[in-house]
Amino acid sequence: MTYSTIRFAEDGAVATITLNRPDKLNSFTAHMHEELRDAVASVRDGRRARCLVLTGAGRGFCAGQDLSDRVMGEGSQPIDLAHTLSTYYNPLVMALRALEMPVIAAVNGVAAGAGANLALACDIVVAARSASFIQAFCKIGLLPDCGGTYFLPRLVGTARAMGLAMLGDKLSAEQAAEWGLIWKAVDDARLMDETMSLARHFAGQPTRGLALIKKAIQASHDNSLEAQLSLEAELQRQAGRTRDYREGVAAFMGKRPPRFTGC
Ligand code: T3D
Repeated sequence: MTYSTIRFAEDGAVATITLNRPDKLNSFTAHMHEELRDAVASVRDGRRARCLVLTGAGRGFCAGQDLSDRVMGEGSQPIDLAHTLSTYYNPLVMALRALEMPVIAAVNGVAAGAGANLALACDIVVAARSASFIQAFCKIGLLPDCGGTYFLPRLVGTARAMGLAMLGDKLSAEQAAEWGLIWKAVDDARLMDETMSLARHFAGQPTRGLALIKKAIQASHDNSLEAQLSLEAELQRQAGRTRDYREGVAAFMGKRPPRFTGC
């Protein structure tokens, strides 16, 4: 597929998707959703990538839904937003969460509405110091979607989630890092270097083990301790059967660096 609203690149085992509608702060159209879905599926189904980076072109990361697609005339039928969520946004969040490799959001600028929550759906969020996060939904009469009402209280607690969602204020990258909403804020000029060095690190690690970490931590929010302990036992069984576990132990015992293959 040739893409017009995103860019897709693979460098060794690191795949990078760049949202590419910079004039509209990379806001989502149906076409961009379709291209993004295709690119994420090719990362999932391909054999090369062991880490995915998601970023934005230009001065924004993503400003959420393209609102020019939502202008309604007086008396016209309202758009069924549940339909667009279940057709586009929800499958995207689920696909990123289920991807069996680390997904890094490199937030290069403003992340608003579904764009903010797209970043939060990723496993690690690194943001440029000048970037910001805005739960813009309340300003147009909507509630946070794209997983916002799920991720926000879990990441920052109910009080801050409620304030962010109901006020729609701009949260700086530094404040987001201080609150635990994201992994870290870095100098603007260092964003892609730091992200790519993290991505290359992940790409050389035991990918299946990292995928199991992701699965366990995601499940922990909804499990009892007992259920989580059982899940850990089951996932550790799977991890213990990987070649990378064998290699990790052998390398440790042999006092040499491990050579992980992701299998
Ligand atoms: O509809 C459904 O399917 C349900 C799902 C909804 C999910 C959602 O995401 S709802 C929330 C939608 N997003 C927003 O409400 C955010 C709207 N944007 C803004 O509030 C501001 O643009 C920002 C705070 C993000 C950035 O402000 P600023 O001053 O840095 O930039 P700007 O001048 O507002 O934007 C630059 C251009 O991008 C401008 O175009 P122009 O005038 O130069 O031709 C602006 O119109 C355009 N743009 C920014 N965001 C959107 C957008 N165009 C369409 N849709 C946008 N969301």
